[in-house]
Amino acid sequence: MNKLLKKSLLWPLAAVAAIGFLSVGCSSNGEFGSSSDAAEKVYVAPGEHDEFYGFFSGGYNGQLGVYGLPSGRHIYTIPVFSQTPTNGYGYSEETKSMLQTTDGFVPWGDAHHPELSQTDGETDGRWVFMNENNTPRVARVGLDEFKTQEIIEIPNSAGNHASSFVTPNTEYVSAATRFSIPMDEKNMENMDVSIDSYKENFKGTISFIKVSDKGKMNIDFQIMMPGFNYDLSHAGKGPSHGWSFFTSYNSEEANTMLEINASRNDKDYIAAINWEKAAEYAKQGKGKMMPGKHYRNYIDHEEGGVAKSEVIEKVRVLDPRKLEGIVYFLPTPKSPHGVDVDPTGQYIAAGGKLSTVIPVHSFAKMEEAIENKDFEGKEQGIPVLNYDSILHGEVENPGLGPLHTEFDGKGYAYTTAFISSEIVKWDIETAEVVDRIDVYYSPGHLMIPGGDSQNPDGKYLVALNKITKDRYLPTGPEMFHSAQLIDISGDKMKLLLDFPTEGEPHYAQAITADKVKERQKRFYEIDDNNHPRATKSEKEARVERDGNEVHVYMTTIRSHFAPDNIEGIKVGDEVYFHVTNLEQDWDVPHGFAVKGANTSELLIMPGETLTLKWEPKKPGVVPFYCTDFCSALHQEMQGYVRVSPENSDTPISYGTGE
Ligand SMILES: [Cu+2]
Repeated sequence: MNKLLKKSLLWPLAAVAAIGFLSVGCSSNGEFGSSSDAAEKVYVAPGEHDEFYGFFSGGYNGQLGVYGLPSGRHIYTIPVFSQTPTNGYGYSEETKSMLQTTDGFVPWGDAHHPELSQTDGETDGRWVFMNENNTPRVARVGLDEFKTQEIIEIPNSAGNHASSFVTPNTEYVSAATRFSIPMDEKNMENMDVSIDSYKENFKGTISFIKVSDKGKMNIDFQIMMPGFNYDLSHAGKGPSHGWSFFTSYNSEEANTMLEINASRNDKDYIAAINWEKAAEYAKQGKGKMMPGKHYRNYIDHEEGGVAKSEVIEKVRVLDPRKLEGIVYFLPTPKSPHGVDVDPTGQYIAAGGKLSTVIPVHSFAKMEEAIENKDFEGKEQGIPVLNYDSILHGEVENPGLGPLHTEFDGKGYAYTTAFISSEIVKWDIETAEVVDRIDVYYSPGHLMIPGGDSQNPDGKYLVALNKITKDRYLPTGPEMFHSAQLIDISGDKMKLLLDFPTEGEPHYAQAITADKVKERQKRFYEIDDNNHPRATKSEKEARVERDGNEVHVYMTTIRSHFAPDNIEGIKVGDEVYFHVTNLEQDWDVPHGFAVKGANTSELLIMPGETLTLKWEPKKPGVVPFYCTDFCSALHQEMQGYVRVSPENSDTPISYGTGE
């Protein structure tokens, strides 16, 4: 790596964090004998499938990218928190309710951590959950249809960063607030108070969302926490099943210039939450039902896949100062970012971004310290365990700016070092570094398929790099972020592949393709289409006026619309095109677009009905057409709508010229 570039990446954080970082020794470059050896490892022949599905959050594009591994091929993008014109998600009448919140319609989101559902501590391929950081929400994406099926808003939270992490049987998805806000403990109101009253008024919350067998999410309880910033989380497993661990920084409770003011304490905390005990308290009716208005939006498969919204007014809030044994603080150096639990569930590793070591806590020692009340003291009423009593070991020389760790299931852990741009492999038992490899550049998260579960597939590792600089053809000031695939099957890590990623992937997860691909829906049965405005045959196609609302019941099949000539629409009308795709074959969607529509096009899957709302502004004859190249006569797939002036008496008429 270019030395100058490396220095320039190191400079900003090092300058601020005036602490003595250890210098990193000579890194092994882990190169293959030749690049063709690496090419062979990632080559997936035309027509062959990749071994893994990779799900990469899109960061500020609010979407979920689907990549094949090891090829790095971008296969698909699932819209989650953002309106997406590719398929009309968030624009169509059927999907726009998915983006409703107590702040109104929010058509954008900052997606961070995709998390596969688990059964018995293993990824099961049912769902991917993903958090929205900005307007706190958690989404559930169904891997039968690769669609967002539910989004729940997180009330009494600001900056839903430590989210959406699952427990080993997907009992819960957890969500902790990154930013604390002033919260009136009587009514959970975000108070209009001076920001300077931070220490006095600001609080955080950690929410536990219960997931039903069918995937339905509801907030079972929230835990009121001191006003720190909660950053990441992972659930315990095996012996630590029933616990979840959350990093916090800003235990200084600073409200300005956090880069300095929140970097003063030598240690912040990992909050260890006994969610099993908290759930028991919640079940007993302990804590209080408090205001916590939030939306739950879901695709109603019983009714044509139309998204519905419900508003929930209250949530149960547990106070750990009163309910003993649900929260303990584990002192952890220094401003920790990631927290990761190894596959055996015995060890808890933290990525202290300003720390010179990776602290590894022992769950057994933690339990013993709790048993013996081996506390350093209390922090705002919550017991703080003794650091030396709970420590398994400290990994020395872990690289500069350690952030996140995943595991290969063979006794090793892999940690990203953001500042020194490397992945460091260490032995979990001995806490000794055994290998390191440069990445290009500045990795945030890293991912091993199943790497946060009880059964990792320790074949590949993906580094999610924040800075690309000279790695690809330049594209002006903005460049795509980048992932790097590393072979971890042997003793030495070997770099195999760079591939660009869209948006700003924060985290990714991957799963053996076999767990997902056999269950794919290929099209929707037209006979099962229970959309209230479905048109199941061309004979039923029609146009109906109801005041100034006009409903067009339209069908598509290669290669025409029915009806394709429509008259009697007037300026000032609200026109709803309910388009049903009559095709019954895989991979034959049709599109629909009409000039001047300020929503987007629609992309309608076979057997599905979607609705585009259009408000024509000018008289004239306006074309509409299919946007998806569906057949050799796709260009012929078109129609016309005649728009008359507001006061005209042109009657409604429609047809296909028969
Ligand atoms: Cu078409």
